[in-house]
Amino acid sequence: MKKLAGIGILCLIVLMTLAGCGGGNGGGGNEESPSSPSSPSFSDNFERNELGANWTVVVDVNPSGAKWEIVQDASISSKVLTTGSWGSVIAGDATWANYFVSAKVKPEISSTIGLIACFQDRDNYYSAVLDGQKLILKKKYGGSATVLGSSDFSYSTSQYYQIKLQVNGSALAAYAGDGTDPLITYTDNNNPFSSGKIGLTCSTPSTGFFDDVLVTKL
Ligand SMILES: [Ca+2]
Repeated sequence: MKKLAGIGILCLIVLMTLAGCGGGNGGGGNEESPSSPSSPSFSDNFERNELGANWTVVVDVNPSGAKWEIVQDASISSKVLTTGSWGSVIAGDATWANYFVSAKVKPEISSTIGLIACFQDRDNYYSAVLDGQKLILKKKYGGSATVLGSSDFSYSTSQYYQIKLQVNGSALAAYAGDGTDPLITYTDNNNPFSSGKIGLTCSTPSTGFFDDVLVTKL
């Protein structure tokens, strides 16, 4: 009898322990760490043959004309991304905020060529582009483009220029060339885009070349 009672008590202890542990494990197992926005971090030097799944081509007017290809630029011994028509390629995460995007850009003929930040969709984003010997900061909102600022910037079609677009809350800054100071600053107090993906853009009918895309959190 003593032996049976001992086994009974032992079973009870084991059952209670299992129940306690089970409850604890259940609670812990169901607990998932809260999802946090991914930190803006991205780079691409295009040293491959295909653009790949990280980039999405976005076009406004002529979808069949969108053509983005990785080609060898012998003049700088590097593979670069080129476009033969109007369009943009988009990468990154919609939750990215407070970052800058930069790239080397070579305009061809009379391109409007540059960078996109805080991309929501093809009708809503910021851009910094080279156009007509100027650096221009634009906002596309609801499909309508507005110039937020511009600065003279002399460039040729035979070399690459460093372009940078920075978004820090509602504060925007656009850079071109080797200088460390922004050529354009602007505070967007009118429905600012505080986060969004990055992109590269080029107007029709010209061609542009891009290399060494970099995104860094501020
Ligand atoms: Ca490259």
